[in-house]
Amino acid sequence: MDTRRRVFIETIPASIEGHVRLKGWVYRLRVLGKTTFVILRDCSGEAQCVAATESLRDLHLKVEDTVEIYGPVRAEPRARTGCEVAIAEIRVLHRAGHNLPFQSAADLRSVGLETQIQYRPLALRNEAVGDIFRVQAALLESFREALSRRHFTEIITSKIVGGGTEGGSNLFQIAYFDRVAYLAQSPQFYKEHGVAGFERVYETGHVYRAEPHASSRHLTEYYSLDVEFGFIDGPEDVIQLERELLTDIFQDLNREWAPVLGRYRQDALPSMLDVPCWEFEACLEILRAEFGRTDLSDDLDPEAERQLCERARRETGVSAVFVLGFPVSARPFYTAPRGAAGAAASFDLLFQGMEITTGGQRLHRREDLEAALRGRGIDPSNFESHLAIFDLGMPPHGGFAIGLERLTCQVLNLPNIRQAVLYPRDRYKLTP
Ligand code: AMO
Repeated sequence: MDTRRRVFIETIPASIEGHVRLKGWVYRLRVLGKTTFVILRDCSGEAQCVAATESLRDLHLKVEDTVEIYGPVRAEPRARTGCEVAIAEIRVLHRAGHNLPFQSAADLRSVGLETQIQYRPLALRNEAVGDIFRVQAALLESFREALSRRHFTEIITSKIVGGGTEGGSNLFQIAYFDRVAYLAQSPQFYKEHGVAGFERVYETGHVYRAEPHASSRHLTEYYSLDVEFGFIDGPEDVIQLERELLTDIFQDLNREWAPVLGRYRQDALPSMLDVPCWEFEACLEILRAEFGRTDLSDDLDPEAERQLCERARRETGVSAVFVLGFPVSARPFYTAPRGAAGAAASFDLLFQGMEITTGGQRLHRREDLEAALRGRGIDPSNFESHLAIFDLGMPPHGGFAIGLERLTCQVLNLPNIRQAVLYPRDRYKLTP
């Protein structure tokens, strides 16, 4: 073989009449009598390569082997890309094992999710499975770009912390030399500190929840897209930012990923600009009157989330609704009140039947935060290092957090959150 550099498969059509050197995985192998077709896959696409069956005989080539191919490109209208590579030279770089659990080019809907996760790299070579994570990466990129355009600075904060931010008992404790530490439940405090420094911040990173149940929507480690910004007039400003942000992200996906979205969902991703905002009490009333739900008082359950989205879709054409004004008692201590009747300036966004976001306005005065802590029987001195930041000049502020895996599921209609995580962590799973 000569030393000309390897090219990506996507550039092959530009090399018609020339020669190319390719490297990749044998995705499909079709032996049709005297001719053998090798469908080669690299990170940029798939190429049809052909050789006389006889010339490949000694190679014992099989699917999933990695190979290097060199040869001329010629037009071939029957190939997906309109051209093919005639194999002049081929070399096996690595031979895959003989008893693989599935072939990456197979329809993986018939392969169990556990098996796919066990052999993740093989599953990722599959176009449909790989697309889930390519779309997820695109989502993350759009999230960053949309916020950067709006003067938000990306911050990166510690996931090893001295205590919880969200309340509840779902903290993972870790041994930290001679002390106890915890894995961060959320960057909530740090993003509020970020507001005091930068006014507008966002962070993307893993957070940890010791959720003992194994459900299709909960992970013990998930990727949180956190946003926080200052000088707001109320939670409506926060809701409006999320409407615009998701609309920008969805537009990007519709533009760049239409064929992939088309395989996973019937319609394009909607504009979120007109997603309504309903008061929590009004939602309970709708659920009572329309769905006979008399069992809810201070929170929604998955069934109620589906029911409210169904109602929103009937009214607006989009299966999404912001629910604002959950009871303060059901929300973390940092939540600002909304009116005097025990409601919080705190909302959830329900999208296609599932909560994908919590957000709201926060208390921004130290004395209010201390009173909120005392009201919950917590000694404010336990939070002194956090509270001290509120002496530094803190604007009224708010923000929200989107679970990336849940958003991915809703964008691609995936029924199980584990499909949107490379290596899911739940009550029972620590490997791979
Ligand atoms: P919350 O705890 O509601 O709010 O989390 C925000 C969003 O994160 C996602 N999420 C999860 N995803 C997978 N597995 C889990 N166990 C899990 N728990 C939560 C959901 C949820 O809507 N600090 C606040 C946010 C804020 O007010 O800015 C918070 O963490 O999509």
